[in-house]
Amino acid sequence: MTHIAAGRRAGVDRRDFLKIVTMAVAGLGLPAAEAAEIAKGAAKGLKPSVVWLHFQECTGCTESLLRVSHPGVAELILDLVSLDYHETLFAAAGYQAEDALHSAMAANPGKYICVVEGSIPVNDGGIYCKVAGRTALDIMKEVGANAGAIIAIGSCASWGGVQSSGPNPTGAKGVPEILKMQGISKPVVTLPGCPANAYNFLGVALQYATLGKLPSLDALGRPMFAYGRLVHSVCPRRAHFNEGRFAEKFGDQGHRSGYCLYKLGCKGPVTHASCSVNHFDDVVGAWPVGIGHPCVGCTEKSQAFTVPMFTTADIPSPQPSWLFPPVNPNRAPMSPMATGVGGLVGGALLGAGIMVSKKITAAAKKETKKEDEHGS
Ligand code: FSX
Ligand code: SF4
Ligand code: F3S
Repeated sequence: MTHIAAGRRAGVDRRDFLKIVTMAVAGLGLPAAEAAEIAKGAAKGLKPSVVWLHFQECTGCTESLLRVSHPGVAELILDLVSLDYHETLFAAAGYQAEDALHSAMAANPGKYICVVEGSIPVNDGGIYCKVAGRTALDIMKEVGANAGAIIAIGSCASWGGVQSSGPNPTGAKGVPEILKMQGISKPVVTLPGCPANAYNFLGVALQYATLGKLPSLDALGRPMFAYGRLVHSVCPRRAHFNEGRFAEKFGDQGHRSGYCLYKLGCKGPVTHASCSVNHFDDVVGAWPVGIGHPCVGCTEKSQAFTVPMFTTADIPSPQPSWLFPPVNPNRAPMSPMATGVGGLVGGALLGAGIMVSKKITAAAKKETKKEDEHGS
């Protein structure tokens, strides 16, 4: 690690620097209790080395990170780490770039953060993705084996993303699967999203750079601070869902009125992500549902590039309407299950053309039966 003078970064004095870190921690959705600890760590001025690999992808994750407009946060993170290798951002090319990669690895063995953007193809010996004459498989093996921690940024690196959708001719896979194949056991954080939400990367980098530890992860390797809730749980259109007001077609009155997009195929009810809270690049409303497109489940391997974009999602865990501000306070409260199906039932009562998924109908029947039994 390279040491720099504490609190003297990018012309910011120590007090302001700590203030920005504290604000960033809160803004990124990291636990508030960690703010002071992170700020203390930041003041020490440790800069872990980061090498950033690009494989099969569109570079949208890097593009998205570069466009973060939250005051100072991107600069802060880029200042907290030493970005020693990044093909997109490098002015260097050819041997010079390769040299930078190998120097960073040699100077920080077992300590550097390896960020991977893009999937890795395994068919035909991995020939479908090569950098500097070497396959992505080969590079991953060498750089991954010597890293301190690995961050798979984007859906491509997390599980294969769009390249891995059937028939997956190149045999594209995500980093965790590749490392397993290669017998490399390293901590891996996955940050799915197509592209990944830059704030999620910033949060992990901030935590690792200052505290030297990775955040708590879910079973798919995703940080809980960012992927611990469903899009549907914190959606500005949720009140419409609860009240049975849906867009039926793109461009209809409901769509133009900002109604719920469930019937247009929104996968928010089965998708864990923070985009409904941290909009992309700090532009208010810049997230799929915010601009009128149903969520396609880009952070879920079981949804994006697997389930057709406009089919309706099952609702496995209906949540109670009391979590949300009432649209009509005079109305009687609903049970949790009734809330999950309430939108659709309400829509039906209003005579709307309904496309009810089989599971929801079944759930509704079960709930009605349960309520009848209860009442009798
Ligand atoms: Fe994949 Fe990143 Fe989608 Fe692109 O590069 S997650 S194709 S938006 O941006 O890896
Ligand atoms: Fe929001 Fe989609 Fe849920 Fe509707 S179905 S409330 S648009 S997440
Ligand atoms: Fe992705 Fe859905 Fe959010 S498509 S960006 S998880 S709204």
